[in-house]
Amino acid sequence: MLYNPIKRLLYNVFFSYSFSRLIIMNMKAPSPGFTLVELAVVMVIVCILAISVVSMRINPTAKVKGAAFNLLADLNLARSEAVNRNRDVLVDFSLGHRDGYLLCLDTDSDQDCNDEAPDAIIKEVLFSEEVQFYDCSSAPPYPLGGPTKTPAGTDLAGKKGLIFGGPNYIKWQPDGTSSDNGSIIVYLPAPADPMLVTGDPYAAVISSGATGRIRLMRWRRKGGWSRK
Ligand SMILES: [Ca+2]
Ligand SMILES: [Ca+2]
Repeated sequence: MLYNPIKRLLYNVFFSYSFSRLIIMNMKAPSPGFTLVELAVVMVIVCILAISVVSMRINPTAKVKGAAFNLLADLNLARSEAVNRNRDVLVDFSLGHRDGYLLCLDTDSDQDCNDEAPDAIIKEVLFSEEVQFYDCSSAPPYPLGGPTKTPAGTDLAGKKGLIFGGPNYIKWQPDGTSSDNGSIIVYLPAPADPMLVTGDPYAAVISSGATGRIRLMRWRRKGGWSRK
């Protein structure tokens, strides 16, 4: 799957070029076909786009970053939905079959999003195959090249990417506060060995349940967690 903004860009360039060709061809009849200069310009554009798409695809940190920014946006969405609808909104991380999460109204009040009617589901997100919750469930040893603690200093041993006091959900309340504080960490393991980290892990941190504020932190082998 192509990275969406790049895909959109490719479509835009292709269609705007095709459209302008169409107009030019209709203005000047009969068409002389592509000139050498036109062909060269198209080749250069195609090459630049191909290189940027390939570099996005092979850059593991870019994949994790994409998932982390989407997660941050979705946590903020859940919070604003709770405020706008004036009712609790859950982010349920226990999908089971694949790493991801559901945003829902917990209409049956059982603190999860399964068995909810379709109109109670606000959004479902499944991570792309490679991106996962940072798995320390059998740690130590910790995944090589990744953190051993959250940005707040909590030990990750025994956790699988979700570091909260309670169960695997966050509840946003109509006043914009959160049921819990903690972090959600995503990473990209090496295809053959989940104990090797290939993309810098990112953490979406809810630092205070009382304010519900969410920020994003990035892990680097040298320097640890930082906001940049
Ligand atoms: Ca429920
Ligand atoms: Ca249920």
